[in-house]
Formats: sequence, C-alpha cells, structure tokens
Amino acid sequence: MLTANSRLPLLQDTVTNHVWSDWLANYDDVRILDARNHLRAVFNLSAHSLTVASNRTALKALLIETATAGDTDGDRLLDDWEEASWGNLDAKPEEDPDRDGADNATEFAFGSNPADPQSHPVPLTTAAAAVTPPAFDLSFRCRAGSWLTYQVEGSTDFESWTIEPGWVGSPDSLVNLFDGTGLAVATWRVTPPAGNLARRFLRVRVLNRAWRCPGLLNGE
Ligand SMILES: [Ca+2]
Ligand SMILES: [Ca+2]
Ligand SMILES: [Ca+2]
Repeated sequence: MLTANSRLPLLQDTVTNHVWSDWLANYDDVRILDARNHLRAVFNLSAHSLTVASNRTALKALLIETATAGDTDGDRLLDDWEEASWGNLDAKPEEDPDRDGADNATEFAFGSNPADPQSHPVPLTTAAAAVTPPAFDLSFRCRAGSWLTYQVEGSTDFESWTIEPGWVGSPDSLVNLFDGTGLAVATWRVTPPAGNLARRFLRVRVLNRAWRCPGLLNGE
C-alpha cells in the first residue's frame, strides 16, 4: 500500500496486502511507473548509491525518459491516451469516431472520452466572482504539463476574437487531478474590458508547437 501523508509514495505491507512479496520488491528499490501506472524500470539505491555522480545521472535519465510525453506516430495525440482510448495508435486528431461533434484533438485537449458520445468538452463552471470590476471564473479540464497551452479569447459577435492583456499567460489556478489521466483543472478569472458590459462570448484556444486547434468552450 502507498503510505499516506508522505511526500513520496512509499511501499509498505499491511495485514491484507503483502507488497514486498507481491511486487518482488527489494529494500531501497525505486520503482518508476509511467502515466498508465505500468512499471517501466527499477533502480535500487543500495546497489547504485546516489553519492556516485554517474548513478544520479542514470536515475535522472530514467525519470526524464519515463516522464517525457510520447507521440511515436507523430499525430499530435499522446500515444498513452490513444492506447487507453482504443488500444492502438490508429486514431487521427481530426476524426470524430463517437460523433459527438468534438474531434479527437479537442477531446484530448479537454479531457473527455473520445469513445463516448455522452462525454464531450464542456466548461466545468462559469461562476461569477464577487470582485470589482465584475469578473467570472472560467474552469475547464486541461492537459497537465507543457504538451499543450491554453488561451482564453473573447468576442462580441462570434466572428472577431480578441485576447485581452489580462487573459494572457498562465491560468489563475491550475490543480492537477493526480488520477492517472494526466489532467488538471484550470481556472481563468476573466475580467471584461473596461466600460464594455455588453454580451460577450469566450472560447479557449489550444496551442501546441506544431498545430492549432480552437476548442470552443463557450461562456457568455
Ligand atoms: Ca500519437
Ligand atoms: Ca468525439
Ligand atoms: Ca466523446
């Protein structure tokens, strides 16, 4: 069992779970899991003391390799997500196999299930914030890490979109879910431009180094 209240997850037997024997673990093992909780490597600190520089370098390389997002087929969908969704890497970002109106790229970006038509990207909350000047909080699920970036844009007519200076950069809050999905919940505090209290629409644009995909998470 993973011990509670520890900054690092430590293995420890309980009355009903014998992890030392079940996992064939040795004392001082560092067990490195990938994003889908598959064991990728075991690095034993008794055999490879971290007082030795080459051991520190080797462990760091293992951690970075495991944490690096993989896209071996170059379709801009993370392979782990494709495997978890369909069991293969055949999907394309522009496809919409569950016919819910959201293509795979948008479902990937906002953490919905691309194989379930009942699951599609929606804002989690659009709650008014009790502040002056008026503002409200736009929250949505997003990919944790640096694979994608998200940008809030505003419009009064759904045709011309602008980015207000206060909306640029990181969200006001980013909470990792730590549930094995690689998702976080981002919250942007959106303040309308001064003097403009007319009806206004918002959307979230998702950016990646090589491509752009406007995900329409609209708020009014
Ligand atoms: Ca891929
Ligand atoms: Ca879909
Ligand atoms: Ca879906």
